[in-house]
Amino acid sequence: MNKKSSRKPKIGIVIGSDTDLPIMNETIEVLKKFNLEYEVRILSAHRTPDEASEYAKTARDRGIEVIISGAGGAAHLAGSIASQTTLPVLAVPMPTTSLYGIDSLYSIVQMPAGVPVASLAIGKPGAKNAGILAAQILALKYPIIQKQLEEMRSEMRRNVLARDKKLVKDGVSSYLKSSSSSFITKKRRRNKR
Ligand code: AIR
Repeated sequence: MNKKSSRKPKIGIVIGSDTDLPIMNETIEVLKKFNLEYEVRILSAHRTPDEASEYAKTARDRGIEVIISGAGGAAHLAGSIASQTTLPVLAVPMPTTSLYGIDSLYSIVQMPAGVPVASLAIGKPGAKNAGILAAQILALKYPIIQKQLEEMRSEMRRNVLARDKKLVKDGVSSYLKSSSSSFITKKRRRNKR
């Protein structure tokens, strides 16, 4: 839980292992930006099935409104949570070394009709988007979040347009020279899974 605040968490982040935490920290960073309360638990569909099930069954009564799950490999966590609650469940497939996260994605995305899980992209972009999507869901109920979402979109637009302006002005070679050690490299590194 966000220790700085005593407000009840609205978002429950459940990860299959602490090894998922570096990726899922992207979600946490987004939620912090939106000032949204969250709790984080390590619960595995396979290693701690009873506790994962208990978490899902009690989440709504504890005030949780959206659940975000991150798991890898045979990633059944999101599906097993979704089977025990009607809260929206968002899932982030973790990158894996042997199958590059395709295993996680396939384990998450092919839910049977009737028990939906909203799967995001594999790895960091998915983790970040899980935070944004959770904010978008909560914005339906809390208008202040909608304002923050609009600001975030405007900022994104401004950033891209500034880069476009510079590219048009400088041309490709000099743009690459001036940018190679700064934001392009940083951005590529950030998006690396
Ligand atoms: N996992 C844990 N219980 C069931 C599954 N599928 C996943 C974790 C993690 C991966 O297995 O979510 O992505 C490897 O976990 P570990 O603890 O061996 O590093």
